[in-house]
Amino acid sequence: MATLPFANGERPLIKSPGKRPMIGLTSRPPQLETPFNVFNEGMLTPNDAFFVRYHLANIPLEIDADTFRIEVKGKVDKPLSLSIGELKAGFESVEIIAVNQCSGNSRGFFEPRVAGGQLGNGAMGNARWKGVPLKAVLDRAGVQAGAVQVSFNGIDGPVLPETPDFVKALDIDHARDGEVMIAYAMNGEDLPWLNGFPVRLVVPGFYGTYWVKHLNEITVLDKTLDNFWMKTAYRIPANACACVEPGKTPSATVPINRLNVRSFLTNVVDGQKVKAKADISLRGLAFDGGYGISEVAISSDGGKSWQAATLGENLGKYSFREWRSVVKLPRGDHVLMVRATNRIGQSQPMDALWNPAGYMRNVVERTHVIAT
Ligand SMILES: Nc1nc2c(c(=O)[nH]1)N[C@H]1C(S)=C(S)[C@@H](COP(=O)(O)O)O[C@H]1N2
Ligand SMILES: [Mo]
Repeated sequence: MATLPFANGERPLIKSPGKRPMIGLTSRPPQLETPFNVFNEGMLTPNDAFFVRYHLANIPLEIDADTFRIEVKGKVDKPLSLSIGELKAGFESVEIIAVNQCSGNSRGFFEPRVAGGQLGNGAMGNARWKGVPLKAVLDRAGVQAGAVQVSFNGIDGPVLPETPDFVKALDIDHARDGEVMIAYAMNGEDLPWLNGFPVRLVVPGFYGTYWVKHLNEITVLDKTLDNFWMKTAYRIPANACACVEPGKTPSATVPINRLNVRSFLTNVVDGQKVKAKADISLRGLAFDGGYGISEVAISSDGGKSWQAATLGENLGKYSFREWRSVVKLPRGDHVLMVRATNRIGQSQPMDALWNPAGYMRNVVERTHVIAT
């Protein structure tokens, strides 16, 4: 068992194929969280510990990578049906390190509580993705004038016909930005089964909901996709904070999009005993939606004063960025805070923002320690 630090936070540890024991949220479909200590192992999240999120219970149990085809259709001059071999051989490959984070990561901490998977902080991960730019594939198919969006579907589907299939869409310019990728490898290996084998969409800087797994259908549309997953679910208040007063309903919403700024302390756990009046090494990670982290600061006095942390190697603007710092604490109870800022000055709120779906939590994290 694992216990997440909020009400009803007891979770089973589940061993799935290709994964080490993970924090189980549901088993049908599989929803697995990364145990938080994994994030202290390094800036790339190992494939066997990467979180898993599915909406529909009918997930593929067997995929033949040799017969698998990706269809490219809709408003294109030349529809394509690509095998994985053709994708790998027929296009130049690219690599990018990018964070995949579920919109509802950390939802379990929302107060007042909101409906939805009560997740801790483990529905995120950072990996080196390898694949083919979506742009190259769309160019090969020849996008027609009047294209507005591109939709993405995977081979998983609903169990009941009345449940809407999981299909997501990106605006045409975004789909053709050269960074959105059809990925077939993760951290130097085939994609793990539960993370989308044999190919998934990678949308650097955007929430995981767009990162469609087992991707087999790409459709160029001449209008905005208005299915359940775009029009009703995965929407945020249409204002700068993506927030409303707790309990209120937003008057207007937009599809969730770019990751906001977050940072975590990874080598000290809440409630840990530390040595008083001695150097305590702190380490953690920070990330944002692709502007890049420019500063991480630490406070041990309730936010009155902040000291800059040292940033680690820059693995790219979409990656986790390591930070390190050292603090000395007098005897007693203390709260360590970590706050990151990105290159366009966006940072993290001291008080948690709220929205009805429990998305985009990015409050300054607090870790209690006892110095003895
Ligand atoms: N085919 C398919 N792709 C999907 C989903 C899904 O339900 N089916 N869920 C999305 C959501 S909401 C998230 S957060 C990410 C999670 O990616 P992961 O399971 O590889 O961690 O997958 C996305 N891609
Ligand atoms: Mo998600």
